[in-house]
Amino acid sequence: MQVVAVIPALDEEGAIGAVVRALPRDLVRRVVVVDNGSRDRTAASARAAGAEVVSEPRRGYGFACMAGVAAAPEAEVFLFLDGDGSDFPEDAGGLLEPILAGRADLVLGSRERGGMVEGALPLQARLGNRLAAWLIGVLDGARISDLAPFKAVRAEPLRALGLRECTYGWTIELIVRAAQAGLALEEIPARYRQRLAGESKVSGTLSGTIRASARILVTLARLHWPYRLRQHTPAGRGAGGSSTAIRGTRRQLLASAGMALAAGAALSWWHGRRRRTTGA
Ligand SMILES: Nc1nc2c(ncn2[C@@H]2O[C@H](COP(=O)(O)OP(=O)(O)OP(=O)(O)O)[C@@H](O)[C@H]2O)c(=O)[nH]1
Ligand SMILES: [Mg+2]
Repeated sequence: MQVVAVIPALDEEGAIGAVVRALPRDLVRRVVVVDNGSRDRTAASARAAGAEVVSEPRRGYGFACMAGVAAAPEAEVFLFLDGDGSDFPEDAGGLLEPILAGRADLVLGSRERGGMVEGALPLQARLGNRLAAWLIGVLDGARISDLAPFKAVRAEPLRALGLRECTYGWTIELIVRAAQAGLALEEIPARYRQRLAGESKVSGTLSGTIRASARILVTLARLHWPYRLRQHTPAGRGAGGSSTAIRGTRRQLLASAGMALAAGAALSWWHGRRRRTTGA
């Protein structure tokens, strides 16, 4: 099968070369690094390591992933991983195996199940991811434990899903739409470590955490309200018992969203304060 790796990268010149070189090239036919408006030498480092570079000037993880997909029309399987070296590219075989064996359409690498290096993901990010994963389980029946940055998906169903989230909501949209479309989903343990180089842009900063949490929650809400309506009211609006279920689901989602935002903000504040006072 034609496996193409897509690596979204924004200012990752210190890590991208090692990430590209660590991918098992007997399994991965093409490596596409999507340069998402970097101001450093990310593109040159990626090329020097043997990757093709596609430019996507519109900032956002989702834009970058979709540009990588568009650049490889021949792909049969896509492998997504981060450009900062937090994932272990040499573990790609484990993620691809369920797809190559014909068992799965989407394989997610769970950092919660794989064991993270301590401090690789701040507590607030772990809690937020777990909460989102739990909500996806409640609402869509997908039993997952993490929002995986390291993932593999068959190209044909991926293209058919027509994803449109531009930023960090993209992974959520992928999982939810895949579950709603009845794709075969498998979660396997994945190792995770601190970024190899460069500045933390999302989980290690207060503004990044709040922006990413908000995006995740807005995406979850957007993906579920119309879906729930379609599922519960086949004859249109107003089926009594069904609309009660919809209101219940909305309340549950809103309450969870509120709690998650509050918890995320409090933990980020605490994390930032601790770093300022201890220099950690
Ligand atoms: N933050 C950010 N990352 C992007 C963007 N476009 C592509 N990326 C890449 O997406 C991947 C995931 O982003 P990261 O910044 O590592 O996100 P994170 O792991 O949650 O947080 P940190 O590693 O703490 O910054 C990395 O390879 C980024 O370089 C973008 O617009 N913003
Ligand atoms: Mg990272």
